[in-house]
Amino acid sequence: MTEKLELISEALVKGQANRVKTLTEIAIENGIEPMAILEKGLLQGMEVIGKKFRGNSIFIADVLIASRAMHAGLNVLKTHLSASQQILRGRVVIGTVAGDLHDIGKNLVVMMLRGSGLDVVDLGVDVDPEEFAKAVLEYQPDILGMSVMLTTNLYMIPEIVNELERRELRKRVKIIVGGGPVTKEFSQLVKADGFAADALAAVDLVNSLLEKNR
Ligand code: B1M
Repeated sequence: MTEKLELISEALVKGQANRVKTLTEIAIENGIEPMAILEKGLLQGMEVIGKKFRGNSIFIADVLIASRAMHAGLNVLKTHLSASQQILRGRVVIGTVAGDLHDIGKNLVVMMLRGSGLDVVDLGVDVDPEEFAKAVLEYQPDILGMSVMLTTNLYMIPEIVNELERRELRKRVKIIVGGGPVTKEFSQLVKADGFAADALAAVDLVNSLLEKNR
């Protein structure tokens, strides 16, 4: 079993989406538990990618290629994991704040979070405080993420936090923020639970917040 999972992990690190898909199918056919394939095969590979990226030995394009391979494996697993198993690692709702149409960075964050096995609801761009609040009610996420690229729209973050407080939803979620003009100091000022400078840091942040929640 370990050998088969190692092969999946290696193929993922090499960004071989088709091979990851085939190896995942074979592992399922061989009766290996879907959660074991996820944790010891796919996520193991993404961890290697994360380390390499932080060590500057690969580029963001390589991370995206590995993410695509991760998705190929996840797509096979989806039908075999129960609904509760699918959100076992946690659910994140994320959007770009009202008035802001930038989504390249946010999409990268979404891709990486999904790539690390999290259930992500992407609200898109230009999301107003009411929509964020409604999404918290509807999807019951563990984490709410807000992305902002325009300095002129930073004020939307405290507005969203206020809206959540007004509806008594603030304590239900951990809030994370990111995007060009966002800093750690700003995140503390608006009483967010965390700030991430890039997509990989967002994955680490979400994982550590989920860990604390357990
Ligand atoms: Co815009 N734009 N833009 N733009 N644009 C910037 C942001 C700007 C810095 C350019 C500049 O002047 N130097 C500037 C903002 C200045 C400011 O307020 N500080 C600016 C402006 C002014 C504008 C317009 C007002 C221009 C105009 O029309 N006069 C206009 C606004 C439109 C609107 O939103 N209402 C506008 C429009 C656009 C385009 C539509 C043309 C296009 C957006 C396309 C799209 O996103 N679909 C665009 C682009 C592409 C940019 C730049 C060039 C690139 C942004 C980008 O995608 N970066 C940008 C200049 C720049 O940043 N160098 C600029 C790549 C991306 C991977 O990085 O987005 O930083 P980034 O995301 C990172 C991290 O920030 C972090 O992780 C990501 C991945 O590593 N991160 C998170 C992001 N969200 C996160 C959330 C998290 C955690 C981490 O947790 C929830």
